[in-house]
Amino acid sequence: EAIDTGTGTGRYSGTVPLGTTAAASGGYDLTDGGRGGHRTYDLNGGTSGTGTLFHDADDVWGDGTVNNRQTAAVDAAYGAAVTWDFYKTAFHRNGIAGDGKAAYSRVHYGNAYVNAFWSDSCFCMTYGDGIANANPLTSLDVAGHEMSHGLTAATAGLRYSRESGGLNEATSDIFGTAVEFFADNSADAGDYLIGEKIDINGDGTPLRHMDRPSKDGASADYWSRTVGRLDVHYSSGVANHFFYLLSEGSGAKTVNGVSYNSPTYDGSTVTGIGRDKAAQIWYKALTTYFTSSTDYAGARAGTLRAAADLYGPGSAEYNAVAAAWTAVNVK
Ligand code: ASN
Ligand code: ZN
Ligand code: CA
Repeated sequence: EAIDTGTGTGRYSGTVPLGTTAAASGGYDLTDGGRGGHRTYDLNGGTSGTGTLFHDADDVWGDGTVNNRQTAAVDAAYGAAVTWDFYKTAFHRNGIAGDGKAAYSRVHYGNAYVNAFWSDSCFCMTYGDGIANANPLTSLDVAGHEMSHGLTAATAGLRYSRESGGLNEATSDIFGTAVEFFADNSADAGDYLIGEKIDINGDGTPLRHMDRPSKDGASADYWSRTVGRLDVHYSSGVANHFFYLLSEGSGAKTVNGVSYNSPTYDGSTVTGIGRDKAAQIWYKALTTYFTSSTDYAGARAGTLRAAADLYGPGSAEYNAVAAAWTAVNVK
């Protein structure tokens, strides 16, 4: 068995290189030997086990249509690969758990299943095929989101309820977004929207908006004493909004052709420090200062300590972290 590089055409990522493995018995397995041996499996409508490892005769995978069952596998494998590369490049982290061990991915879960999820028990990501099995939940930001749940579980362990649950969800949106920008893929350019490719609402709108989370009709833009009562995918809005403001600043802005307009709680103006520094601060806080019970006040304290470690107390970056939290009413 030898490490190889195939070519795949996904539904969302266009034509991309894929890490594959030449099988002893001929053909190729969708096993990424260069990235811990990440495998992509076909559940073929099942909801348990691993189904069948994707295998192909000529190392050319998928065709961009959902008629070809390899297409969703291309996106899932590519998403796992880019996420692996992002953690290595940005944070010198060797895999989600930091031990060089790969997760694995399963696609075609159930029938018209409109979700994707990380499971700590299998150390794996699972993807449904979406509404009418027409839009698999395998876009890059969703893959990065799900795999980042594995990072959170392996580090801070943020409990998946109340405010810590919102921070857990936001961590996945933040790094899913960072992965999408890192990929620099012209078929799926980076943005501050989550799930803009998968048409999960059936009307073309994204699942979540980081510049103004309430645009989804349910997420919180600002902290309040009752924010922890919301579903964790809505209380995450406060930290998603913080991350957007810290990266890009308040007010109107266009990035990669997408226009944003980010408000602040008190009408203050926030000047961004750029997404890369914002991601460094979040990662350091998550892996050093956050615990299973960290709440929004604790996230403010932890990211300030992280910014002081990385850029110095009283640095522009430190002051921007304080200003961005204040702008989402975390004081
Ligand atoms: N896709 C969802 C998520 O990763 C699944 C869930 O509700 N846990 O957050
Ligand atoms: Zn999630
Ligand atoms: Ca996105």
